[in-house]
Amino acid sequence: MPPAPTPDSTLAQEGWIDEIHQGVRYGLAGRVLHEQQSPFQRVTIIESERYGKGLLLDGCWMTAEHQERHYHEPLVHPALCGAERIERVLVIGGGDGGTARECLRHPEVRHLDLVEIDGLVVEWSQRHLPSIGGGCWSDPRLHLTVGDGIAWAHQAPDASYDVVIVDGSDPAGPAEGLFNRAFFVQCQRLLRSGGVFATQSESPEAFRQVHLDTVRLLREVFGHADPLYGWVPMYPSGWWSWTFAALDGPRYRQARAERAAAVAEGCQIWSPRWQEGAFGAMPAFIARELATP
Ligand code: SPD
Repeated sequence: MPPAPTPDSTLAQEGWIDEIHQGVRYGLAGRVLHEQQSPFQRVTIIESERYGKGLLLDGCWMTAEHQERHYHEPLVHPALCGAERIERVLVIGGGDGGTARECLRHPEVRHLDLVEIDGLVVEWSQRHLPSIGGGCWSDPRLHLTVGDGIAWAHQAPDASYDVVIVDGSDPAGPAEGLFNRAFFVQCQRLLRSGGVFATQSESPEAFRQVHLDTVRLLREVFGHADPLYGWVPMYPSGWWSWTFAALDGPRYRQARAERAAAVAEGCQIWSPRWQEGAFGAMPAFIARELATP
C-alpha cells in the first residue's frame, strides 16, 4: 500500500488552525492551547470557535468536543450492533476515549481493552477533553494499556475478542502499521466466531487510494468487508469512511433491534436507518474500482 500523503504543514496563521492536505486547507478559527512532542508525535490541543476544544496529531485533525460524534458513533455501533456477542471488545488507538465511551454504552460489554500507544494523548484527552471519554475512564469494564496495539494484536490469544476496533490516525507515523495485511491477519485471528472487525478507513476523496487499498485488503483477509460512508466535517474533504469485516458474512450490516434500541436514543448521528443508508452510499467511482481486483 502506498504511504498516505502526510499533511504539508499546519498553518499557524493568526487565529486559524489548518490541516493542509494536497493543496487544500481544512481549518478552524481558534487558538493553540497546548502543544508538545511526545515520543511518537506532535500532540496539539486547540480551542476552536465552532467545535470547542480539539486534538491534532502531527498537524492532522483527530477530534473535537462538538464534532466527535460524527466519527465515533459510525465506527462503533455497526460493529457492536452486528456481532453475535459483544462481551469482550478490543480498541486499538482511540486514546481520546470517544470510541470506548460509545462501546461501553452497550450493557452487554463486560470487558474492554483499550490499547493506545501514546500516553500523552490519553493524559491530555482526560485533562482537556473530558467530555469525549465521558465516564469511560472510571468504568470498571475499561482496561487501559499504554502500549503498542500492533504488538498487542500479535500477542493476544486466538479468538479472544468478540469485536476488534481500530481507531488510529492516518497511515503515517505510529499508525502506519494499522493498515497492512500482517496486522489485519492478526485482528482476524483474535475474533471469536460471530465477531466483527471495524476500522476507520480514510476519505474516499482526500485519501482515495488508501481507502481503496484498505477495503480490498480487508476483503481478501476476512472474506467479507464493506465500507460505510459519512461525514466528519473537520477532516480532509469532510467525507469519511469506516470499514467493517467479519468471517461469517456481512453481519455488521444489520443492526440487532434490541442492541440498537439500547443506544440509538443517545446518538446524534447513528441509527439503524442512518446505517442502512450509509452502507448504501458507496459512490459510483468507488464501486467501479472495487469491482476490479
Ligand atoms: N484524518 C483523521 C483520522 C483520524 C482517525 N482517528 C481519530 C481519533 C478519534 N478517536
